[in-house]
Amino acid sequence: MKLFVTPNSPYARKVRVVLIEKRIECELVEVDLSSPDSPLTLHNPLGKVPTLLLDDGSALYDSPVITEYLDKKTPVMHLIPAARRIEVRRWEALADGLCDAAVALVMEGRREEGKRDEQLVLRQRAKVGRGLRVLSEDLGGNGWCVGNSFSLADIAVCCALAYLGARMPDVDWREMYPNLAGLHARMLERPSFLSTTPPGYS
Ligand code: GSF
Repeated sequence: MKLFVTPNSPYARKVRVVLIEKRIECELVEVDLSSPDSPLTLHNPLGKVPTLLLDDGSALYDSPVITEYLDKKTPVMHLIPAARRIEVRRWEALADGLCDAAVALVMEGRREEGKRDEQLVLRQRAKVGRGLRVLSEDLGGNGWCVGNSFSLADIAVCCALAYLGARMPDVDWREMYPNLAGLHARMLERPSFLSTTPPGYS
């Protein structure tokens, strides 16, 4: 198997953490998303990372599909418990949606000043603000997101928090939501999360 990634993609990091937690061997292939000759588009018409190339030549995307495939692949460390699958998926959807909003803001920020869509910026920032609040409220005083045991939900949420911390440093989620800061600190104790930290992230 080969996983197409970029070093900073929060969705690709989520899959990389899952691979390590489940002790699944997989070659990582770094791609340049701006290159028209990227091998990625041969396997994923959308040209997005992460994309997982299977040994039979077929490819899987996007990240929730890949995480589901990997979780079913080995019995080691069940990350999507059957009884709580929908809950785990909802947390993952919220975490990925926060990343979508942050990615949109990064893209908009690359436009020249004066050419930015200020309404879009306000809408995406509001999603980030509401999303963080709901993550914090739903976590409450629990150690982990779902059923107080470690799952894909924690991986997805912490990949999103780390990405927000790097891309939107003015949104100080550690200060605003100490319970999210605690969750992220607990995740950093796991070698899977620590070893996938992109350069320059805290
Ligand atoms: C999002 C992947 C994505 O937007 C998933 O896998 O969960 N829903 C998908 N990946 C970005 C890179 S990043 O911002 O992490 C990507 O591949 N963008 C290239 C493009 O052409 O959109």
